[in-house]
Order: sequence, then C-alpha cells, then structure tokens
Amino acid sequence: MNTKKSNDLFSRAQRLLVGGVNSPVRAFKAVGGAPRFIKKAAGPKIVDADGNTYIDYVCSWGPMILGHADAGVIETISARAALGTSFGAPTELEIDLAELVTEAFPSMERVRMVSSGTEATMSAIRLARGATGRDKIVKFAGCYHGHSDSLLVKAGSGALTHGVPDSPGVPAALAGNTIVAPYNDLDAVAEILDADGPQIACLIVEPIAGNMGVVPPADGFLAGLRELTGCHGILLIFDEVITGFRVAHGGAQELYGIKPDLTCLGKIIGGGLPVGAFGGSAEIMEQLSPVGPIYQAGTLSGNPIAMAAGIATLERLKEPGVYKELDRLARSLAEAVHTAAADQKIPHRINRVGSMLNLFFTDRAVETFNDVMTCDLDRFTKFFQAMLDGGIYLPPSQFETWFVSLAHGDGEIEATEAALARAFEQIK
Ligand code: KE4
Repeated sequence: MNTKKSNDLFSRAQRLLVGGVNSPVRAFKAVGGAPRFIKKAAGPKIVDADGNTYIDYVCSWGPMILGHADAGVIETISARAALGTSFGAPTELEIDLAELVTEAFPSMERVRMVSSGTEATMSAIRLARGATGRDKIVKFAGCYHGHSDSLLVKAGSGALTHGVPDSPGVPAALAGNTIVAPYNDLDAVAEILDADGPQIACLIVEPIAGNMGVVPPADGFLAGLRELTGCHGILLIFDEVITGFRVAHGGAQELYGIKPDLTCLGKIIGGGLPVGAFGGSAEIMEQLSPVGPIYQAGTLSGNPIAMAAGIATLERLKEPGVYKELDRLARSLAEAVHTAAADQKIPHRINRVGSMLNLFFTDRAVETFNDVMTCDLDRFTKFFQAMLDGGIYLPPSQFETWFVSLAHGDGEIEATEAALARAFEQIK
C-alpha cells in the first residue's frame, strides 16, 4: 500500500505539531509506523492522503454513529454556518439539544453544554466537590475520563490505592485526593468507602469500560456502586462519553437500569463537532454558576453549529430500529472475527456491548484491568498492521473500542471477513 503522502505529511506535521498530532493516540505509537493522514470520508469509509480507502471501525472514537459525512448532518451544518458560527450568547439550538438529551436521559433534569468530554468530567467533579464539600474522588484503574489533573492519576502503592500522578505536571497533592479502585471489584470499593467515605465527593465510572478495550460491568457491579455511594452520601457519576446514545438511546443507565447522580456525555451528541455535556438533578446542577456559586464557563460552549450537528444526529437516533441494526452489525462483525481467529486456532476473546466491541489475544475471559494487561499486545500490533494493509481501519491501540455506524452494512462485514482471514493467516 502506497503511503508516501501520509509519511511526508507526518514528517511535515512533526515540525510544528508535537508528535505530528493533536491527540497522542493518533500518532500510532502503540502499533508503530506512521499514521495515515485522512483526506475525506463518507459513510463507513475513510480515504487517506494517498487515496487508499479503508472501512472505518474507529468512527472518530465514537461520534460518527450515523457514518461519515451524513447528508442530513452536512446539510444542517452548512445551513447553520451561513447564519453565523458563534455568538457568545444563548441560542434556541442549545435548548433543542438539551431537550433531546434530557428526553433520553431522564436523570439529567438540568444540563450544561461544554466542548469536550474532558470538560464534562472535569466540571462534573468540581460540581460534586462543591456540592458535597468533600475533596476526595474515586476512579477506576483502566478507565479514562479525559485529561484533567484529578483524573490523570494511577493507583499508588498502599492498601487503599491513594493516587499518584499518571503524568508529569499533575501535582502529587492533587493526585492524592484521587483514590483508584479496581474495576468490577465491589469489595475493594466497599473497603475504600468504609475507610474514606466521609471525605469522598464522588465516584466516577465508565459504566461499560471502553478505554482498556471493552470490559463490561460484572453482574451487579453498577447496582452495587449505586448502593454503596448512596449509603455514604457520595455522588455517583456515570461517564457516558462513549456509551451515551451508543449502547442504547439512553446509554448504559438505560441498558442497566441504574440512575447516577451526574452523567457526562460527549462524542455522539456533537455529531462529529466539539460538544460535551454534564447533567443531573436540578438540586445538584443549580449549584453551578450563574445560579449557584460553583464556577464553570466556556467561550464556545453550546456553539450553534455544534448544537445543530448534535440535534441532527440525535433526531436520527430516535428512529425505530436504530439500536437493533447497530447491534446486528456489531454482532456480525464479532462473529466474523471469531470465525476467522478460530479457523487459525488463535486464542482470542471478544467483548461486546451493543455496537462497541473489542478483540483481545488471550485464552481467558477479560473481565478486569489485570486481565487486559495479560493479553498479547505484540500479536495485537501485528494484527492491527495486517488489517490496515487489508484496508480495515481499527483503533491503533489494544486499549480502545471498535465501533460500527448505521452506514456500515453487510458489504462492509463481508469485506472485513476477507481481510480478517488474510490477517489471521499472516499472524498465526
Ligand atoms: P474528550 O476530551 O477526548 O472529548 O473526551 C474525554 C473522554 C472522556 N470519557 C471517556 C469515557 C472517553 O473515552 C474520553 C475520550 N476517549 C478517547 C478515546 N478512548 C478519545 C480519543 C483521543 O484521546 O484522542
């Protein structure tokens, strides 16, 4: 496959953009080689600078659930742009998107729009700390909630895993307020809350982990978190930046029937443009400025074009049968991967919830972060490169999620089957 233009662009990009990218995972460091520079996309496919076409299962890390360059979304964006791009003043569009969000997420009585998932989770944590008067938070190893300081924390040594910085630049004093628990381990959470409960403002969780590969919640895990946090006056925050409008119209909280105190959204609700949101009960949310004292703000929050793209996307996701079709496509993809791997007798596990899935090279179940870390990452790298050469664009890291869109169809699955057969033959 000729990738000269991408390689040249990568060299040129690195002269000005750190690592040649504006978000680290795009640099292909986990899988090697130069990233493909994308020129355009339509439906389930993306085209790189050299004109190579790929079936895309990254979907911009989740937002492109309708497929790329959806005609309705593009028309909406174009028409809206002609009326002005940003006013720094309220617009009806923000109300319209908030209504679509709260209709799907009844736990969100009030919403605040922001411009990224990071802003949503960072602001929700500040709100939880302000509303409870407590400083500590709990997160889970392997879960990613964006790059705000309190969340770039890894488990420290010591029994209760008080956090230490997971990046230079995060003050140890701040990281020490983040307690890191093992995902799917309710006993560990109970122990942490028994020890530190009165000092803990919130517990933030990906209700379906999508940033260690896909790891679904164990039976009873989410219900257990709901009960434990409730007993300690701790706010339960569902980070549904990936799962919101992805695994069900009302996200994981609809799928599992759990009502969090705060919900964070992103990705899909912007339809490919920069939108994040957080929300919860009026009682909690109205402690935010300008009603309450807890400050949060943003120049481009509620940007009219981003709102319009989100509205066009969420309107389509209300159509009957959407989630059944997404599930059908993802199931077909998972079956194709399993068949091809089994044909070559390659040990593997596929974790899937609705239209988010992931492949691990292992002979055991993948139910915890530790399970993920025992998987064969070298084999994943070889698989990724073989699939890329075969015209299939997967996330360039084991610790991500594959997505399908409504633009994917049986033709894409069949083409992927052929690429899978070649790739597993190559890496067996
Ligand atoms: P953003 O700030 O990237 O919009 O959202 C942060 C975030 C928050 N919560 C969850 C569950 C997330 O998955 C993310 C961001 N996801 C990554 C991919 N797993 C974005 C890709 C990237 O970092 O370039």
